[in-house]
Amino acid sequence: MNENMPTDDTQPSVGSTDKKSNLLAILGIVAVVAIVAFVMIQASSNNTAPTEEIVSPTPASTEVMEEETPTPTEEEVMEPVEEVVEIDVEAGNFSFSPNEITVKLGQTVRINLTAADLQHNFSLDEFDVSSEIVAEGESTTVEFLADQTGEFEFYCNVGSHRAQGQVGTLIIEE
Ligand SMILES: [Cu+2]
Repeated sequence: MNENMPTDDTQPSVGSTDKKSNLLAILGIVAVVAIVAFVMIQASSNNTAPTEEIVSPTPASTEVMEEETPTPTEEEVMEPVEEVVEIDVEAGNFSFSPNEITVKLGQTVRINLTAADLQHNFSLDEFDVSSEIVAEGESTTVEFLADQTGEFEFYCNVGSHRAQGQVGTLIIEE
C-alpha cells in the first residue's frame, strides 16, 4: 500500500519531466536547424560574391570600343576648296583686254592689271574692288572672291574713261 502512494505522487512528476525533455528536444532541433540554415545561407552568399566580380569586367570592354571611335577627317575635305584664278588684263585707251572674264563660283579671282598708256584702274562695285591707278607700263594686282553668280560690269574709274567705253563684263558661273 505504501509503495503505491509514492508511485501515485511520482507519476505526475514523471509526466512533467517528460514535457521538459520534450521541450529541450524541440529547442535542440530548432537550434540545429537554425545553425544548419545559417551555414547554408553563408555558403550560398559566399558563392554569389565571386560571380558578381566576374560579371563586372564586361562594361570595361565597351569602354575600349568607345576609345576606337575618334576618326575626324572633315578638315582634310575642306582644304582643296581654295582655288585662285589669275587673269592678266591690259588697260588701253579706252578699253580693257580682255573685256570679258569668266570664272567659277567660289574661285578667288586675281586680276593683274597693266596700263598700256595713260593712267587706268580696275573697278568692280559689287565686290568692293577698286585697284590703285597705274600709269603707262605699270602693273597692279587686286583679288576678290567670286561668291555669287551672275554678270557684273568692271570699269576704269579714271576721269571719264568709263563713259568713253572703258568697261568689261565679269561672268561668274556655277
Ligand atoms: Cu582708264
